[in-house]
Amino acid sequence: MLDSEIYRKLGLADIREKVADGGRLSLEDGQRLFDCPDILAVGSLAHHVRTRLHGNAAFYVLNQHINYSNVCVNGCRFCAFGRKKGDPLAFQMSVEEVLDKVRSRLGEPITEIHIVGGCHPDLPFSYYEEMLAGVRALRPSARIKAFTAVEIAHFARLGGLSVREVLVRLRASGLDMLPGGGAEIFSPRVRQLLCPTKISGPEWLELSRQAHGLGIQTNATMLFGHLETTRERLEHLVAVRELQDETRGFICFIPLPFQTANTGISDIEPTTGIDELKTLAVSRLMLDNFPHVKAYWIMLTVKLAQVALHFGADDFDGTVMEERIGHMAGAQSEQALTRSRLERIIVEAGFEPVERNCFFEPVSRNP
Ligand code: V47
Repeated sequence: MLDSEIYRKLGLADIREKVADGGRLSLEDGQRLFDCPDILAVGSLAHHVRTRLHGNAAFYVLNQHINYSNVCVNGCRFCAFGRKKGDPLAFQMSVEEVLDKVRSRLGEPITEIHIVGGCHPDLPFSYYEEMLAGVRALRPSARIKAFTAVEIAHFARLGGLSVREVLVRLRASGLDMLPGGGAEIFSPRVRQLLCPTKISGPEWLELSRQAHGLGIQTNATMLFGHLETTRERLEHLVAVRELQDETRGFICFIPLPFQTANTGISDIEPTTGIDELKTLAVSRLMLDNFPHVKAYWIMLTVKLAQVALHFGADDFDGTVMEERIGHMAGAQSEQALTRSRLERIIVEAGFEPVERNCFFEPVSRNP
């Protein structure tokens, strides 16, 4: 399947061999893959790994995103979603309004509720506990994936609590896992330029380590296509790989191509399709200990996400229903997909759609 002659001509014979043998790629190997002009050669290696792990399955989830507030103290330059308190476009939902969002979709067989917001300056910790408990009571069978490591660190600081206490109390209220947001790019150089007040890369990793230590699984993201170099992307990948070696607590990796509109760096060139596919493929290849890589169609567009299933991704995310973070930054994708459209997209790409919950456990439904 992986024609050795092609890789020999590209000078990647050793990498092909490592991938075929299930070996680990070094950061320098990753750099050679980024530098390789043959996108299909890189993609085939990633597809080989993805197929070894998941066969022909491509996962999706019936989920609902809820953003409880966009008020945020951080003011990251890449973010078009966050607003300072008092800004005319700032919003914050009451617990009842969040629950109304859940109630409005109770007729749909949603299995995952994904809740995130900004780092709000003064909402009390009880607000988050009540929100989770309310969602859990309304939808006891759905899993709640809520609050990035950045929000958790913020709740702890604001409430004078330890991270451990925050996590334990949120879990008692209904939290099942943490989404992967807030990782951005770990490079201190880029973080200083884009999000100097946000927790650092090592702090994001330490918080994930603590969650994993409590048995709370998490995802990991990487925001790419802004001011970072490909080497900084690879350093980010190696950092999450090292933590995964230690904890095994990550479920899914999500490379997020930067959407430029309405951000503090809207003048930079948007990512290209090739860069997005290559980054997905290199992520799959570097992260040999991550079970899943997501093609997040909201940021990639549905069309490129479909192609991405051939470049290392095995998950398509889900129905979503209403999305703000990407769309406020100009994402060209739709707001929601139905189950039948998700399945059609996956089948047309040549894969078998498998409905999952947030832990990637298959969901079986009565026909
Ligand atoms: O952390 C912010 C990113 C993330 C922009 O865990 C931007 O299953 C692109 O983490 N262009 C939130 N990206 C989204 C996220 C996520 C999404 C879907 C599934 C999961 C999961 C996690 O969005 C933020 C930030 O890195 N982001 N601004 C932007 N202009």
